[in-house]
Amino acid sequence: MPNPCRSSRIVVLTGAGVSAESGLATFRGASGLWENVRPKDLATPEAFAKRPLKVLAFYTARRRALLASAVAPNAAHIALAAFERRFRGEFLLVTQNVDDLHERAGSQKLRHMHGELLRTRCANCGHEFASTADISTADSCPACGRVGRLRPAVVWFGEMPLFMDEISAVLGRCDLFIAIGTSGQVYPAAGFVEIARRVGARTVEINIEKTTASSLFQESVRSPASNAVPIFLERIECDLLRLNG
Ligand code: BJW
Repeated sequence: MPNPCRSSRIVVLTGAGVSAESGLATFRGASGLWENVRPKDLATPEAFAKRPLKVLAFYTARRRALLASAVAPNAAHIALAAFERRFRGEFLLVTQNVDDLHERAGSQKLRHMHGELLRTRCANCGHEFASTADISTADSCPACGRVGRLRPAVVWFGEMPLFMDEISAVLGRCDLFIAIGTSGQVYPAAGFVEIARRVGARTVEINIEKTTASSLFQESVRSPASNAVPIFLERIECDLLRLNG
């Protein structure tokens, strides 16, 4: 059996669109989480300092939605995890999503650059732990004991995204970059396609709509992720099998 894909290095970036067909809302656009609010009123450290109840309520609603029994990985999450298991080259799945649907599908080489909704962090001492519980302003930190400083372990505007050194290194040597279900409006993730282009990688966008970043990609697939991702990944495997076989 020839070794498929042995010479390839693939980085996949996912955004809220990959989880939309699992029943989780995206941020922007009609019916998005931010349809009637300003992002800076909910997703900044300043908003949490000024209106912690409002910010915590926003994340409580989203945590409960994520934990609802109807929410499960869709065919795109599942195809990515299956591809990673078979792939013999370098693979990194970078997600901007704070949900755990990639993990539930079985993805392993996964980095949550904007943190995780099912983790809680103390804004006072930095202690972080896994939790599915609602966060209240009356809660105290299990490490430092401070009351009212627990927050979701997510990355807000003005904060540094996670794993940037590792992501930059892998992007800087990839030969295929695929962005799935992201509007390309939030940096630094929105700049990944340009890094990939600079190193000569093939760049592909999978999205139901044209985005502000579409012109930066060599190829665009306009189709829902649950349909496009399994087909696209299967084609890559066939191409690589032909090349390497
Ligand atoms: C489907 C689909 C289906 C739907 N199938 N597709 C450079 C220039 C300008 C500004 C900046 C800059 N650098 C930094 C900034 C500031 C800022 C920023 O980017 N601002 C912009 C708004 C202009 N960035 C930051 O502050 C970041 N920090 C930072 O940069 O630190 C300094 C630094 C410097 C240098 C290097 C490294 C660091 C932090 C950003 C944190 C973002 N946090 C959030 C909230 C996380 C917590 C939470 O979940 O509440 O992350 S904001 C929100 O947007 C969330 C998302 O991860 C992120 C991206 O959204 P995403 O995933 O693209 O969702 P949508 O809704 O926008 O799009 C969904 C897409 O899916 C659409 O296109 C649909 O069409 C599509 N779709 N159904 C396929 N079925």
